[in-house]
Amino acid sequence: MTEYDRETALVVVDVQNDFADPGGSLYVKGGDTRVVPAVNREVRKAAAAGAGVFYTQDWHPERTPHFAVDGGIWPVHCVAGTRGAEFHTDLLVDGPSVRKGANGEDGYSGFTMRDPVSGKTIPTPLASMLREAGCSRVVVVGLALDYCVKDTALDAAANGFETTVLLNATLAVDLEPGDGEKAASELRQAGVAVW
Ligand code: VGL
Ligand code: ZN
Repeated sequence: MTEYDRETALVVVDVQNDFADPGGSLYVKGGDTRVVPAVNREVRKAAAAGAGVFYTQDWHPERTPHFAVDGGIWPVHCVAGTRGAEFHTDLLVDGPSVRKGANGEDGYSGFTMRDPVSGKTIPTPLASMLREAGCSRVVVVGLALDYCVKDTALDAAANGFETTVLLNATLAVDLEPGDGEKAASELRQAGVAVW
């Protein structure tokens, strides 16, 4: 049972159609039936406690080295302005969203992106939004455990937030079987509470 308060925010990662809808191009099985209802419960609990709720959205241009067609590993997904990039229809949206990758930046974290030209890591507004809201602790949920949830939670911890990942409100892509468990142990090693 996670307790939310004004200093403990909920961060909902990438609960978008391409990951959470069975018709999505990178559908994570159970994204709609398991993750969306579990995330919605957390959104309600957080809102009831007066905690901030923040969202991220993967927000890619049509062409990016993130996609297999341009040298990356992923099918085309979450292209800015398309249905696949919209929040899942059943998701409770009750807070601001940070859209990452709009200029072709690569990376998975809600806190940082890699500039495609300079290769430099650049911050998104998420850390300052959380700090401005007075948050020192974050609870991270959403999709997918082995990519964007993991990197967002690792960056949250690296930014000094006391960080928790709720396994019942996330699922892994599992390109390789066991990737989800590997992500959970990496997170624990980094001091993130995972349960
Ligand atoms: C994600 C793969 C590619 C994620 C984003 O949201 O976890 N995974 N882009
Ligand atoms: Zn992506």
